[in-house]
Amino acid sequence: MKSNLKPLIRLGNTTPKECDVTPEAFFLNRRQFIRSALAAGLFSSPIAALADFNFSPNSTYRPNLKLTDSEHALNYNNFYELGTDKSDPPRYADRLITDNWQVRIEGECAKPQTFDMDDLLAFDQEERIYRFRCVEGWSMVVPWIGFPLSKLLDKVEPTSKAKYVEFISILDRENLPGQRFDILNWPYREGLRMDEAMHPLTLMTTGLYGKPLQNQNGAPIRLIVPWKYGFKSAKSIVTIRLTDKQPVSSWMAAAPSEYGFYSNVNPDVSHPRWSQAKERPLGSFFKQKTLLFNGYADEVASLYKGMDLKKNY
Ligand SMILES: Nc1nc2c(c(=O)[nH]1)N[C@H]1C(S)=C(S)[C@@H](COP(=O)(O)O)O[C@H]1N2
Ligand SMILES: [Mo]
Repeated sequence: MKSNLKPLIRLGNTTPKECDVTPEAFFLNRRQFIRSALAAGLFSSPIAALADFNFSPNSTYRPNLKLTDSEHALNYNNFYELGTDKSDPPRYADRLITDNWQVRIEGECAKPQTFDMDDLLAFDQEERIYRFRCVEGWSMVVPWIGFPLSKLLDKVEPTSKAKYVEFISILDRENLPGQRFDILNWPYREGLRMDEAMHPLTLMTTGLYGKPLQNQNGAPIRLIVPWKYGFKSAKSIVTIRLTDKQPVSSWMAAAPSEYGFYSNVNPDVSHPRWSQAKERPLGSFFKQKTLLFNGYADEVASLYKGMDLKKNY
């Protein structure tokens, strides 16, 4: 099968720089394209079938921020299982098969369990508007829908040995075009410290912009950790493992000198190849200052008391 994937250089070399953020003019053209495509009925939405997706806004997370236009969040994506170009995830979205999805929670817990999507959608679904900052230097403000990860972890009763949580995304080499190549050590893995995982901001996410997650955004369920760089927010999760050891994420394994475990948004800690002082909101021509912990310092700074944030990047 023909693949439009970029020739696959090892990831350490392919991480886009800030200047790779797609220029506004391109978005404007695409906006017109999407409008006409919608008018022509070219996009049929599998989401329409899911009539019973209920959620309510959580008033605690309604910051006075301008929302990013959904067309950006739905069409400018990082999801290397579907390809390394920003436009690959929406283009190859149908290669991600989400039927009969299950999430297994195992490891250091009294009641390991497998949850299907009905179980996960039975938690109260809240809409929360969060800032989101990619390590590449772009950002967005998105109304996500989901529920606190802590509620899910409580169900399996973590033991006292559960110090960390590992998140493992889908492995489907046959169907996912990016997994035919060793771009990363598949499946995609991420991790959090237990207190980070239990933090009320940490969201198991099932939707955005009022609808179930689109495949390109990590359907049917992903993580959102708004004070950390975007890559910590693993998509299309199938396994959550409680462990006593710090997990090695896919990005740490691919480029250990560039990506650490914590990856907290910090304008004062540069990536080895570019500054993190500023970010460009998707849809905006201008850059703005990046905030410590992506603006969530009041909520999360206490988690890192006494830690050297430059060393523990
Ligand atoms: N499984 C998986 N999760 C992933 C990624 C990925 O390639 N695979 N990319 C990460 C990166 S780098 C970012 S910035 C966000 C992008 O999420 P979005 O496309 O919904 O904006 O997903 C993160 N989660
Ligand atoms: Mo990212």
